[in-house]
Amino acid sequence: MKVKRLIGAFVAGAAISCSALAQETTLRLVSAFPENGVYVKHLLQWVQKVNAEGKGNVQINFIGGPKAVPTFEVGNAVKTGVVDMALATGAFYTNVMPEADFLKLTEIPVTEQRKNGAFDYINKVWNEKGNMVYLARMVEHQPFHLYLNKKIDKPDLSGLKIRITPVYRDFFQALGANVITTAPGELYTALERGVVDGYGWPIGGIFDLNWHEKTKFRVDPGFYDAEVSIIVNLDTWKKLRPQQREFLQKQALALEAQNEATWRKYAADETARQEKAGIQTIRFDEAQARAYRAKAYEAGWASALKTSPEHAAKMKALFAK
Ligand code: 173
Repeated sequence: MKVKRLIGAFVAGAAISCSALAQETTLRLVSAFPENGVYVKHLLQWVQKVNAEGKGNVQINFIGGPKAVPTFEVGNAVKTGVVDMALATGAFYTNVMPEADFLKLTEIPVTEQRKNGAFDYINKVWNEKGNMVYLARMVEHQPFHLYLNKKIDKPDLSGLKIRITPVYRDFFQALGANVITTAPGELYTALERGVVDGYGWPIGGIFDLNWHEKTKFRVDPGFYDAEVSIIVNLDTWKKLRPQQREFLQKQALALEAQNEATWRKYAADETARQEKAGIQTIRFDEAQARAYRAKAYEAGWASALKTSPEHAAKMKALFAK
C-alpha cells in the first residue's frame, strides 16, 4: 500500500515536470542598440528576472546586439519573425512603418498612455502595420539633445554636418543643418574623422561608446523623450498560451514601473558626468529656448501629419499633456 502510493506520487510528479518542460517557450531577443550601452544593461537585468520567474513557462534568450541583426534591420526581423522580440526605438524601424518614429513625441508617461488609450492605439497600428506587439516602453524621461564640436550662439545649424536618425531629421533640417544618418555604432568613427560636427542623442549614454572624447558642447534645452521599447512578433505572441502572455504582460509592467526612478536619476547623473568630463553647455536665452523646443515639436508633428495623417492626428491628441 505504502509503496504503491509512493510510486503513484513519483509518476504523477514526473508527469507534471515533463509537461511543464514541454510547455516552456523560449523567445529569441535581439537589441538594436549596442550591447555595451546602458539600455542593454538594463534590459539584461529584466531578462534575468523573467527567466528566474518564468521557469517552465517563458524564457528569453538574448542573441545579441547590432552584430547579430543590424540596427536598422531589427524592425523587419521582428515583423517577419526572424527573431521573436527586440529592444529598439521607433526611429530604427521607420522602414516597417513611419508611425514608429512618432513615439518620441509622447508628452505623458507610459503609465498614462496605458490609461488614456494611447498604448492601445499604438498596439493597433503596430499589430496591423508591423505585425508586432508593442510590449513595454523601457526608457522614458530622457530628453534628446544636440551635441556639438563647434560653438553656436543661436539656434542656427547652417553649415554644420550633424549625425542623425529619423528622430532629429525634421527639427535639425528646420534649423538649417546638413544631416547624415548613422546607427549608434558608427558615430565614434564619424566624429573621429570629422565627418560630422555634432550629433543627436539623449541626455544619457554618451560615455558608453566614448563619444565624450570627441564632444565639446551640449546644447540645452533638450526636446522630445527618448523612446526605447520591447516589441514582439505578433505570430509568436498569438502562439503563446494565455498564461504565458499574462506573465509577459506582468513583467512588462514591472519593467515600466522602474522608469520613473531609474531614468530621472540617470539623466541627473549623466548631466553631472558630462560637466565633469569638460563638456560645456550652450544655453540659449529663455525666449530662444522656448522657441527652440516649440520648433522641435512643430517640425516633428508637421512631418508626422504629412506622412500618416490619420494616425498622426489620433496620436497627437493621445500623446499631449
Ligand atoms: O540613435 C539615436 O540617436 C536614436 O534615434 C535614439 C533613440 C532613442 C534612444 C537613443 C537614441
